Amino acid sequence: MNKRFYITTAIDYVNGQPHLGHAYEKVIADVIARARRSLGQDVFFLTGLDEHGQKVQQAAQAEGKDPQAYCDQLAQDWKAFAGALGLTNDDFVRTTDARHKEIVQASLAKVNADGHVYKATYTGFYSVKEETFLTEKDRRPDGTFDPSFGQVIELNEENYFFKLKDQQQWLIDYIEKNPDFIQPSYRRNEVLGFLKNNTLEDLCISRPKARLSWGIPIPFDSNYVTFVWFDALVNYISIPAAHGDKSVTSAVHSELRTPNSELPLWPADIHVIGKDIVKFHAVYWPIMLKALGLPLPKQLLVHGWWQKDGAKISKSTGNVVDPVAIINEWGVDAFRFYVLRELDIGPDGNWTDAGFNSRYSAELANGLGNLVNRSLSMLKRYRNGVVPAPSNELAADAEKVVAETKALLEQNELQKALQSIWSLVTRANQYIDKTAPFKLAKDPAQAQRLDEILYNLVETCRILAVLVWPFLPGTAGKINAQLGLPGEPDKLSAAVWGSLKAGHQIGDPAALFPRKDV
Ligand code: ME8
Repeated sequence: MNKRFYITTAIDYVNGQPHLGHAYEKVIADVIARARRSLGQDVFFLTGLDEHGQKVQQAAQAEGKDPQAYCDQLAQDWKAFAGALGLTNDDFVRTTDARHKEIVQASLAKVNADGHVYKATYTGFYSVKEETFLTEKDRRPDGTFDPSFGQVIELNEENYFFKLKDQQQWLIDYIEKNPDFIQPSYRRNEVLGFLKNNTLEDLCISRPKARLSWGIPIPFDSNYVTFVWFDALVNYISIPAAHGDKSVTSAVHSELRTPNSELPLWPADIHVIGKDIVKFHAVYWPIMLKALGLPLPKQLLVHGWWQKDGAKISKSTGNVVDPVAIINEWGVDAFRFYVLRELDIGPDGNWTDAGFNSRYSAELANGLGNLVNRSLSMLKRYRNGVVPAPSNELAADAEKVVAETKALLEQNELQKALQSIWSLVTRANQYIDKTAPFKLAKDPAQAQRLDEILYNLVETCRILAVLVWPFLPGTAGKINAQLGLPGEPDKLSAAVWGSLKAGHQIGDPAALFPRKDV
């Protein structure tokens, strides 16, 4: 069986409700997954939840709940959220799943047996919030630790360490030889800079049960649980293992229950992650994989962070964007459109309600919505909804945009793809204004010219439905249905000019993006 295109997101800490940043990342991954399917590839898209560790344990405690019960309850909201975003994920991992825990333990046993792990006493400072040990380098000139570390405590405890020393050079070489491994390139340069200017400290991969009980037990020492990141990163291979990916099960020497399928998935084609967790994915994860004898993922696609009104998104200050409220008010396609059209994958972005409203009205309602509505309504009014003979006036413009969009989707250039698609929306709207079919309709001598214009418009609408499908699946489906076409416009190969046949009867036009008075 051919390996599927395997795309993942970061798995979110389930210590509250999902916010804009979580939603953005999942939408990026979904659009790439849909785009690849539209291009004809077999895709496996994985997302899910990171349920262990101190943050989740503390959040559960704060509500007086048992952590598993707390996670079970919140996981329902997060799964519903994935549905509300229109995600087409093929599986949803929870790190408390037995299938995941098995592979984490098998991975730990393997790296331990192969001599990558040792036990030692650690004495020093520890950030509870970041669940990380701090070094002298983390101190500020005045000797204090940055407030971002939260409460810092002094610790003296025995733990298990995963060897990172001596792993630096091959990783530097790998990143240098594989320019696509970390994208955008400025993130790659940051990782290279870090690796070249620092000596890697071995990674503490255990926490004593006495201090933190909410984790996966270390298979070779029941007094310890697994450090949350060693647990979380493994989700990218535990789910392939659960689907019968033999490369993973044999690497970790796991004797798993027989899975119901045999899907070769690893290595991942893309891990979509945020800028704050690059080090875990670009340094620790590759070294873990090498120790397990598994190939590295093909790409880390690193997105930036959203702010709102120029300030950090924060529950405590109330500076938040509630994606569910936006979706309920404006529709999921409007949300998906805004975040991807506004922000390229890489830099940080700024959400403003005014910016959202203005893109909604200019690009969705007046742009795409108006084009489809005018085109279909005129065809209905002037030709009873029957498609006239093909005409090629807009064919070259459409073909250029289709080719451009295809190339951009293959490069995960989602913002540029939307710009290209909207150049066709603008072109077609200008075509209506210039050719003025509503005037020609009054003159029977212009019947043939009117036929030509109507064909060009309706065929452009059909092609636009195919192009926007990965981004705006609901809208694309509506356009298709209004065109009287069966199924979903989910294959880019259908974006060929002239496919709409003369005599085809379209359905009823209806507004795609109702105007809002704001
Ligand atoms: O880091 N804008 O979970 P998490 C954009 N469990 N993206 C944002 C954001 C913002 N304002 N805030 C957060 C974790 N994110 C770990 C991941 S993966 C094996 C384990 C992104 O819930 C963040 O960058 O804190 C990350 O990619 C994702 O949301 C989950 O963050």
